Amino acid sequence: MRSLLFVSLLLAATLCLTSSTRPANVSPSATEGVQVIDVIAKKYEFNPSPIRVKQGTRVQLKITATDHAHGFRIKLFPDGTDTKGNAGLVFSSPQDCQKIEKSQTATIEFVAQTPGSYPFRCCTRCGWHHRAMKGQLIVEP
Ligand SMILES: [Cu+2]
Repeated sequence: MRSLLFVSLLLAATLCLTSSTRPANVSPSATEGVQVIDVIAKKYEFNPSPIRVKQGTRVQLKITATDHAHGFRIKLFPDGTDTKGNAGLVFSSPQDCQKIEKSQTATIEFVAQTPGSYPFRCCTRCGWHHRAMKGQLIVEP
């Protein structure tokens, strides 16, 4: 009888754990406040990098290309995880390469839902070391 109780407790605990590890279905509009971060894109770097934000923050990156047209593309899943299931960064519109013309500012907005490290890079060919133009967003728990 005792062992049966134990087994059912264990089962209940397991069920509890399983449901709590499932990502919460938070819609971007449910998050309050926007953290605006100014980013400079120039040959061949993004500044600041890494960019650190807290989990759950709605983030606006205002990226200015100072010397040349650049681009911005960020990985939606943190490094070291597979790319199935819900993305760790939640965009309200589909995200691909955001081109930023010279002297222009582009705004990228998303909710930093899952802690981890998200690499981003320039996706508009801007010169010889274009491929080395990278940065990192770190979402802290
Ligand atoms: Cu580039």
